[in-house]
Amino acid sequence: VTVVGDPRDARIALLRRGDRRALARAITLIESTRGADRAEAEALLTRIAAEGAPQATLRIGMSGVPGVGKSTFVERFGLAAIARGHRVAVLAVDPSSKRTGGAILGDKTRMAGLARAPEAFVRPTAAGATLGGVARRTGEAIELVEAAGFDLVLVETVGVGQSETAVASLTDLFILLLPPAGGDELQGIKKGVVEIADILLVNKADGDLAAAAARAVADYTAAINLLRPRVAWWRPPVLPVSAATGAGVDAVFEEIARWRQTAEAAGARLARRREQARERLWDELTAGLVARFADDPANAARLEAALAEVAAGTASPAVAARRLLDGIGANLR
Ligand SMILES: Nc1nc2c(ncn2[C@@H]2O[C@H](COP(=O)(O)OP(=O)(O)O)[C@@H](O)[C@H]2O)c(=O)[nH]1
Ligand SMILES: [Mg+2]
Repeated sequence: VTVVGDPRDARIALLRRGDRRALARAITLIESTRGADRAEAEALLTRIAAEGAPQATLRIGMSGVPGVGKSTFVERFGLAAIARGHRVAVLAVDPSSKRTGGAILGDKTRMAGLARAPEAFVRPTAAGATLGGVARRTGEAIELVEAAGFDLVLVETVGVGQSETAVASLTDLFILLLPPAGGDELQGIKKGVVEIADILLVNKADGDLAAAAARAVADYTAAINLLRPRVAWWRPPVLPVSAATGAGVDAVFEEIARWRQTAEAAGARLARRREQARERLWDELTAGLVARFADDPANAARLEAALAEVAAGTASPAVAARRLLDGIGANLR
């Protein structure tokens, strides 16, 4: 007996089984900006959400300046995680508009082991998207890889602009990779990024750089103790690590396990996810309302007039904005 069903059912079944091609196609779909694709993507996300999101997964955000060793670390850490029985998804977020093919190629060669491993899924995001777009795609990509059975999700971002904050708001735990230098160079690390880190790793703690790395660990530990902790129940540890040799990687797993135990005991991991989901809805709603307002030609003329008035100083911005809002009503669909 042949049952001709909805082809979507077959695709979702493949995705659920962890089929990497089905997963890659699903992510391409959510990344598409075509209207028809978007409708299809939302149907897929709705089906997956209805079946219940896997909650035992761990989402780790990771950042650090270019050259600090993120790709090398992800390869080392990811393979070690697979050896510990995890299925690992790596999502690379790069909101900068011109990422060269060379950089992606370099990442691919540094993550060759992971790229080959059947227990891993590696996906760089397309360049050139807005930060809001990156956040949506990455949030949805996390939903998809988890539905496909990947229980450890690494979201890597380069240390530019606001992308770390966006990644931190999509993940359970945020790891910051630091170079083995202290003193003046320590001043150059953005304070805001240090503040959102749950674990700090000083990479390249090997060979000639081992002594400098040890000093940097002491410097960062002192600096961290002066900051207000992100949460009351966790003081971010600073550890030396070598992505090149693998030294210190076991200790990273121990700290992650300790973080997880502490977070679960405080009820904080799932609470953070709930809060993040609510924030994402507000962000989408805010952006969607503004886009619908601006897309409506009836509003465009009124908006232009109001912008000219406030620029000329003949109207107050808040008053002009309220008048525009009063006029929208039924056309904001
Ligand atoms: N000595 C040493 N070099 C490293 C280590 N990790 C990465 N590197 C080197 O640092 C450079 C940049 O590494 P990469 O992983 O591409 O950094 P990313 O730009 O942060 O992704 C490469 O030449 C790596 O071989 C490490 O633990 N020790
Ligand atoms: Mg890299």
